[in-house]
Amino acid sequence: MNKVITHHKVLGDERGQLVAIESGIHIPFEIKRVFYIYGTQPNVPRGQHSHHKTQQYLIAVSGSCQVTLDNGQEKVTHILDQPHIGLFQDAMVWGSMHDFSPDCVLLVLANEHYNDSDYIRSYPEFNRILAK
Ligand code: T46
Repeated sequence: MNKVITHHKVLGDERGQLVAIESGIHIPFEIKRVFYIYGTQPNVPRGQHSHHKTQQYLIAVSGSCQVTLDNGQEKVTHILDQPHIGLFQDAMVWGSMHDFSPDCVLLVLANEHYNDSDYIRSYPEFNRILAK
């Protein structure tokens, strides 16, 4: 899998910290949608699907979680435990978000508006599309 984790520069001073993420500079797409998940239940994973076209960029802006990305050839689990760490999830990569800390706020930037038909929720179907 290509490099998917970025450690962003922390622009801090005596007042506190700031991280800036810009389309086309730090992430490889124009941002069309922002959503975040929080208040996750213990041992309950999120995601567990892929997208035909949607690309995502995930940041645990509070707390921590783990994200397993699977491109059909390789499955890698990443730990997001700092607000300056970003994870790129390309289209046609199966993503599972799990092991959330109770205070986790997982911010997601996406290149597409929400469209349910862009989701691939069946793993066998995901593999069938990859094999085409
Ligand atoms: C992902 C993880 C981290 C919308 O109406 N608009 C949206 O932009 C999204 C993402 C969801 N929804 C609706 C659809 C469902 O009725 O919100 C409800 C929950 O969505 P979903 O079951 O897809 O939630 P997760 O946490 O399993 O997955 C979401 C994203 O779908 C997914 O791409 O990476 O958060």
